Amino acid sequence: NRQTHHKLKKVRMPIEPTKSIWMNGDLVPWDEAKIHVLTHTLHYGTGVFEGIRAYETAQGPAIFRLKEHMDRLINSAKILSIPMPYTSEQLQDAAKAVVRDSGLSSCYIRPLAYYGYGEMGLATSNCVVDVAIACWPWGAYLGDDAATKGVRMKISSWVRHDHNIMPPASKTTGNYANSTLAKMEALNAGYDEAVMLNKEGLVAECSGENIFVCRNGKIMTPPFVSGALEGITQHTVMSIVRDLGHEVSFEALARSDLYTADEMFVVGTAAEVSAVNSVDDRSVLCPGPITTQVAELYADTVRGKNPKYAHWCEEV
Ligand code: PPE
Repeated sequence: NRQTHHKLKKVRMPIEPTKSIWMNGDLVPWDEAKIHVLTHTLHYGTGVFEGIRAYETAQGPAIFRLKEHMDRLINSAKILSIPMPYTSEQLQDAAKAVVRDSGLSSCYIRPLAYYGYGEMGLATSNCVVDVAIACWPWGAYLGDDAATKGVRMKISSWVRHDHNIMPPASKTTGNYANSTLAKMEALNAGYDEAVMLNKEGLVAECSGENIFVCRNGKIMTPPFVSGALEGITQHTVMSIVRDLGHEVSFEALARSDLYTADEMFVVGTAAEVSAVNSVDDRSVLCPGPITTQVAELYADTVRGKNPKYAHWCEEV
């Protein structure tokens, strides 16, 4: 009799079980991939994770920018001083093994490194580090409505965590409590996603995406110092935006830049390139011409159809 606690049943991101999950070096059957309830990270949010996608390409399933994601996982752990027991290369091989074993042609991949069972208390010096990598089929991250009509954004009343509170550069599990506060506030108010401002009041990012604003012929995205994650999709999109002949730059943005934007889109591994429909009920052109171009080229690039970046698609 497990219960969901909320009336917002329209937002559903179910997990579809696949064959196995990689845990500390072994492929464990899905239903046996369990942890103890006294696992350290479950209590203190001291883990680090990644979100990666594999896509169907002409050569078979391929993981997009696998190396960059695993390198970022290693850096996330380094920021938290978590001694990572595997190298980036070992983690890349493990991710490929999980995807191969699943038999899926496309999927979402979730690596997670966490302090395991055996110690309690805030000191982590004697904690064991466990690593798991799962994959499953995952659809439109911002909902089917958002995919067709564009995302309705709300500026969050929750402030984005800061470099000296919880470093945004690390994909730390505990950081996402801040994202969940913002996401649920936005959903409860009838919006699809939250834009988060930093403690100076500048635009940082969304609860699970980086943001791009097109205004007066310029395409801009907040810099990492504003509190944005160093997004891999953001990097991919900046590359393809330049290839399309547009200029793009990191700029500090105020909320009024969003209200007066010509067009806007949010990007992330899960969300891919999603058009923004409005911010705090101020509508923006949706989908705008640049958004459409970028979304199409991104969709091709992740599927190995952009020769310049075919090397970003890592066959499993
Ligand atoms: N900012 C945040 C806060 C973030 O969580 C993500 C990824 C991004 C930016 C974009 O990063 P990148 O994937 O490298 O382009 N969010 C993950 C979803 C989080 C979730 O579990 O939900 C993702 O897209 O996988």
